[in-house]
Amino acid sequence: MIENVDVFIEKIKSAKTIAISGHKNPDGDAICSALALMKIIELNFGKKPVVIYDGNIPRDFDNVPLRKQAVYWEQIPENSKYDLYILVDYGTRSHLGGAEKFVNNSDFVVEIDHHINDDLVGNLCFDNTSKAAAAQIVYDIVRAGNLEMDSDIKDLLMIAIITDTGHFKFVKNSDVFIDSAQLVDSGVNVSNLMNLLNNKDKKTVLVESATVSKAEFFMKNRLVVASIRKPDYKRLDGRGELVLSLLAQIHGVEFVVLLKEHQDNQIGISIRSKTVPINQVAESFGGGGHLYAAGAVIEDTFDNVYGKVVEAFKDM
Ligand SMILES: [Mn+2]
Repeated sequence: MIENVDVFIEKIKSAKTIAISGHKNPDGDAICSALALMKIIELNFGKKPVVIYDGNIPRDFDNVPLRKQAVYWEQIPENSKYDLYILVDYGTRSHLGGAEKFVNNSDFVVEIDHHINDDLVGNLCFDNTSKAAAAQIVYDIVRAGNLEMDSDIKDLLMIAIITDTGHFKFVKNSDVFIDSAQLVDSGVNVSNLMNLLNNKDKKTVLVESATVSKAEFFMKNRLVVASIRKPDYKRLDGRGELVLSLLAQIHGVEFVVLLKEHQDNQIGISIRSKTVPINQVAESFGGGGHLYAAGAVIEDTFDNVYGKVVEAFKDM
């Protein structure tokens, strides 16, 4: 089912210091899988890893178990060195952000991921792009290693699955329901977790809804492009998932693009597709991700990026 879990467990047992990170600007899968791993190692091996993050953890996740134990990378002493570094849901090396120097400084790197990535960072890799959430691979490791879980760990894995599937909209295969069913049978309350996630900042929802109402449609409504310019971007907490999911609900829309002006000449793009894979579009802009949900950060003016993005969909 899953190989080399025994090697991973030996590495955990022999490590004196362990750190864990997901991608920069963590989403639910990145932060909750990291916190779940931290607690799994604490509960089963009696040692306490540090969870290190870069960027901003959205307020949505303020109430998830153990949230306060995640440490911002600038709080970590400059020359810290870890025997074992675990990367979970990290994407590619460029998404490590401030954690990268600690990863480079560590003795052994284990990665657990479900992103498409040609340049693996780990010495030992548990990668599976057929999983809807990296948390499912963490759960596979728990089962393969006969490890214990407590209610915090189960809740964290379930929140990661709920958020990375867009509340079960992006299901790749039946695994995600089997894993969810097992978590529910072992005591997880899904409706409590859904309520716990209803915790967005008012200003974020207002920016997102205004962005939806100003979106522009192309290709007979098959493509919709929404934009968040710099002043509004500062008021946005998270990645604008609400914009992407609302626009995708429209009849006839196949592709949704959200442009975010991080700063002058630096534009983040998020791309979603309901029909054909669009990861190659993100890759053509130097980014990546999943087949139907991908993104990139482009160093160019807002107007240029807007034009290039619309052009990129011309033949699709
Ligand atoms: Mn993920």
